[in-house]
Amino acid sequence: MLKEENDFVSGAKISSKFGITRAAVWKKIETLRKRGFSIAAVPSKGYKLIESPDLSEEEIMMYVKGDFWKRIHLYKSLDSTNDIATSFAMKNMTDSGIVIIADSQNRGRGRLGRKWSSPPGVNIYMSIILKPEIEPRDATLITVLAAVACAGALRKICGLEVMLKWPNDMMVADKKIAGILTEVRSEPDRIKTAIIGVGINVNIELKDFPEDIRCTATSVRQETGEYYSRSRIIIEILKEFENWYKIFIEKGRRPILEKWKQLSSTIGRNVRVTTAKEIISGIAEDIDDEGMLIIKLRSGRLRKISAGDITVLR
Ligand code: BTX
Repeated sequence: MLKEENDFVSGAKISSKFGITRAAVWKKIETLRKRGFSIAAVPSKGYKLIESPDLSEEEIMMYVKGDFWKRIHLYKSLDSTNDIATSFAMKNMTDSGIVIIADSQNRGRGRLGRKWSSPPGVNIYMSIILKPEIEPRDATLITVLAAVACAGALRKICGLEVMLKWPNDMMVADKKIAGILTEVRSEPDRIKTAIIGVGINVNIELKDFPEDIRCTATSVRQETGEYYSRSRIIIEILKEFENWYKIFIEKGRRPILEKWKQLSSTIGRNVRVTTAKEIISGIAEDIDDEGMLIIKLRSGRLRKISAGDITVLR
């Protein structure tokens, strides 16, 4: 209400709108202040929102709440948002459409146990819990869908030329700005839960990255020179995600795969793929209907890859 009015709102007006006492209004204002909202209180005028924190579960919920997104949980610090999301899902405590966000992670993870640098106050670390009505063979599509949603949001809000590098990286000018770690628990014929972990470098400056990734990583701030509200970016990602998920359910996988290909920096390039078992070189021809990468080897033979690291060769 304070956000909508953008001016002083009397305690009486707030208490009558929400059907709570003036004392309860005061308590809620105090809670918001503790969560980083700056709110002025003037006896004859009421309350006015001066400034919102750049990461706030209340603000995100206000814009996305509906049938799809049920709850947002924001933590100051976690080992990994994917771990908490997994333990929520394992205990069956939760529905589809729950989002876990942390201001920092002590043990942020990438694929294959790699580290994801997760300092406080600057970036997005979030995990989406989904209970999708899809088959296990479509698991890679969830990552593809999340990548399309994140890239779309960053393009729209920050005007960045974000490209997708198979399977899970978001790149700007060939540097990594974001990554996705999807972890799935399946039954034989359906996915039970999917945890989609998203890490995005937002307001971090280049000098604050660990030295070993300073040449390969970038951030929204680094690319645009501007400071962005993390809530605003998350809101747009969740809206895009919901939108693409509904398209997937209604129209199948084609539209997402087409969008992914449009945004791909991998297709058509000469690449080296490092998998758990081997290293393969060739041209990245396409992705198939399940999101697997198709490589055309020098012999002309085609190979499908379900997981691996891509190096684009020049
Ligand atoms: P990945 O395995 O593709 O990438 C990890 C590699 O990326 C690291 O080995 C390092 O070289 C580089 N790297 C590490 N941190 C960063 C960073 N902040 N920016 C750019 N490059 C970096 C990518 O895995 C998937 C990352 C998902 C992270 C999210 S955060 C929320 C959720 N919780 C969690 O623990 N992980 C996910």
